[in-house]
Amino acid sequence: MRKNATQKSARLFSQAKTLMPGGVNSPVRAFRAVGGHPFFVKSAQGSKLTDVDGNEYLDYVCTWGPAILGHAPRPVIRAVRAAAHNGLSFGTCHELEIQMAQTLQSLVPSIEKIRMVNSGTEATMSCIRLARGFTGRDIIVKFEGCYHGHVDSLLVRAGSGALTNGHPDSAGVPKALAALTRTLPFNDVPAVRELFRKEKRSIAAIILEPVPANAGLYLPEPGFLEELRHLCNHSGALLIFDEVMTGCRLAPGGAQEIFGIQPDLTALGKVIGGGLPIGAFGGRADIMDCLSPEGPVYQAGTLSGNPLSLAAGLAQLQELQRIDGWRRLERKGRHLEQTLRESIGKKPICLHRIGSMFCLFFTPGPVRNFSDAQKSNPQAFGKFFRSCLRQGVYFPPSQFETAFFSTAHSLEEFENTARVVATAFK
Ligand code: KE4
Repeated sequence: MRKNATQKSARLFSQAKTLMPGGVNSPVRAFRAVGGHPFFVKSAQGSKLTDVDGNEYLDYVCTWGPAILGHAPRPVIRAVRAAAHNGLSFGTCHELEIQMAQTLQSLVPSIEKIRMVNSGTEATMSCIRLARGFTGRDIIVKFEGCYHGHVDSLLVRAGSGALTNGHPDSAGVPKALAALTRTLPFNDVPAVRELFRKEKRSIAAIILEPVPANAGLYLPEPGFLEELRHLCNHSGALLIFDEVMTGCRLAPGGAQEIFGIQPDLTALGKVIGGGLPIGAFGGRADIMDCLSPEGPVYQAGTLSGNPLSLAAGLAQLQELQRIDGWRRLERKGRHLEQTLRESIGKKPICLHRIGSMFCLFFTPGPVRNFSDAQKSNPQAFGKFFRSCLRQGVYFPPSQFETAFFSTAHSLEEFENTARVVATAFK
């Protein structure tokens, strides 16, 4: 149980709301979907967060993905400390950029060339501009419920916080721009085929989360990703995998390694920065060489390739490789899934897991796309979330997010989670 009340967090949140919209720097953190107020973190270590009132939480948010080794892993802290002594930002070339590019090329073979940026949003935004510049076409195809960051062209039927807060189509996006985005149901091969039959000469790219994780978590059905690859091959459109969440998490090479489909461009983020600001996009050299200064598509960034972010990301990726972190996460994941299924029993809950990502939909399921996910009961999820939080287990504060665990989470913590989850269903 939470040992203490959360007065200090409550006081800080009241103060935060006078300073920042909704008191937060990113909407989902405001707990609007689950009620109550967010706790303010004082420190994070391994699988745990500690709030300013001294309460400890087992963390299944893992800062939305980056903390794959748990919080403040020693190799990453050491690397950041060492890098900081050499300077915080150079604004010119340095060797860590080459090391990171080589590392990501070796982990993700579809990446022949890469460019570093500072967020997943920047990565996906750059991918679609590059696709439009390379193909000379304007139409972008995305899937309902997929979230690719707050990119104007992609905040159309989007997931994550946009969905959580009930605005999958954001205000402020010009209708003329949104009209260049086509949204389709995920896993719906006939719908994609029909769109390409009608508009294939105008389509610059398809962008998708190969494993959608921003409307809860669901999986591509056999043949779906293959069909997207086929349609792009026969139309000149590019296939863009948004692996900001799945990249270097589901496997060294992300979802594209697991499903064996090679996209033309990949967006990365989160894990590759070790917890520091980061994003990256890369793929076929002939496409990437359209980027300035080589080509006509402009893209830039003051802190792109920042030495501390790269030092943190390289240390995290090297440690994952050293301990074979992906195999450990899969072993832990099978154990967690089994214990959670025992807790769920026959309750109308649909549990999805892949690797170290999982989601409990408060609907009997099946959940194969955005509209299925929307059949979940957000009130029931909110009650479940609050009950778990009172017992010191912190899930993502929205039905339309995905939970993560790290190599720092123990099997004993999973057993305790299953007990907490069982009581939370009552
Ligand atoms: P950022 O700009 O937040 O670094 O990345 C955007 C992004 C792009 N693509 C995918 C697949 C993503 O999941 C994200 C961001 N994920 C959310 C969590 N669902 C970040 C949490 C938040 O917005 O506060």
